[in-house]
Amino acid sequence: MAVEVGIVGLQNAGKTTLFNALTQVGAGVSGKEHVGMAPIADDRLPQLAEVVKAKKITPAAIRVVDVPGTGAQLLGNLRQVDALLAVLDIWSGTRDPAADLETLRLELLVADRDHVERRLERVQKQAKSGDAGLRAEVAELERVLTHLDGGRPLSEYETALPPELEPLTTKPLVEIRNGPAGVDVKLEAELAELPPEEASEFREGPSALEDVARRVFEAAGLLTFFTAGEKETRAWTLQRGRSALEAAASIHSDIAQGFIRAEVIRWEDLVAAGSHAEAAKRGLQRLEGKTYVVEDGDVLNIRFNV
Ligand SMILES: Nc1nc2c(ncn2[C@@H]2O[C@H](COP(=O)(O)OP(=O)(O)OP(=O)(O)O)[C@@H](O)[C@H]2O)c(=O)[nH]1
Ligand SMILES: [Mg+2]
Repeated sequence: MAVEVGIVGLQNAGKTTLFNALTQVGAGVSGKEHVGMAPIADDRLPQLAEVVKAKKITPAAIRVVDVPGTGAQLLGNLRQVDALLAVLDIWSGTRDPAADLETLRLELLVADRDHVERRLERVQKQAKSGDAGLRAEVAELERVLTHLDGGRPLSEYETALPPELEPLTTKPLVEIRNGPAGVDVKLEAELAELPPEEASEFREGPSALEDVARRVFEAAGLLTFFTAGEKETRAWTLQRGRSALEAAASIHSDIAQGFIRAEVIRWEDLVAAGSHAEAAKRGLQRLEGKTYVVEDGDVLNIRFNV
């Protein structure tokens, strides 16, 4: 499953413009939900590709969901995402971004309240059968509801939440101040339509979107690992703390199914050695099992049975 982020913001904040800048999809500016893949720029990838003389280079990509406006129903479409991007208008000069952020947080809270209330109603009905587990869940959901009524996000809930809930207010939230003084989303959306070399001539430094991606990685606890093959050299996104087996599953379920071992080498070691063979000769390559915890910058070669 690809890592997923959802874009939230008040009306006209620039959500769809940010979606277009990230995904280069060129979505129509208003109306419906948009879903697309955003490639993640990474300097390490071309260096690895050069070492193995890769015929194809594929950057990591995260799935981006843009919902129009707010409201509990629309925000409900974001329950599966790993992080939220909150777009705040600082470009028009007519908004107070701090107040808008508060409004947005409240919208998320209200959406969670709706979500919990609906679940509570359902479980209350089922609990009439007298099942002790269901009655305990009713009591727990009532506590969750009281917590939300106190105006506090579920990230501040003291004990474990019922596992069936998919709250929004526990998700990491990355603020994007949209405007020339912050992230110039409109400019980036326009530049996204140009070839990369032309686009970089318009900018002072790196794309502001690289910083957005970095903050998403930070907030959502993500890392990048690589596969470096001659046919294809590729970057992948994974949650921190995940195992080699889970990394394999994110590539393909067959690879996870037939997992034997993972050959692991640090990306900088592979680049310094100049080839897989030389890296192996220098003893820079390790063999790891299913439970090995993948680190940012690992190059994995997963051995598997079909
Ligand atoms: N000048 C300027 N205009 C912007 C900027 N960001 C967005 N806009 C304009 O604001 C309008 C709304 O932008 P959208 O990206 O559609 O906003 P949205 O948040 O998706 O709006 P809804 O989906 O309707 O809630 C468009 O006309 C954009 O061109 C900006 O940084 N500068
Ligand atoms: Mg929009």
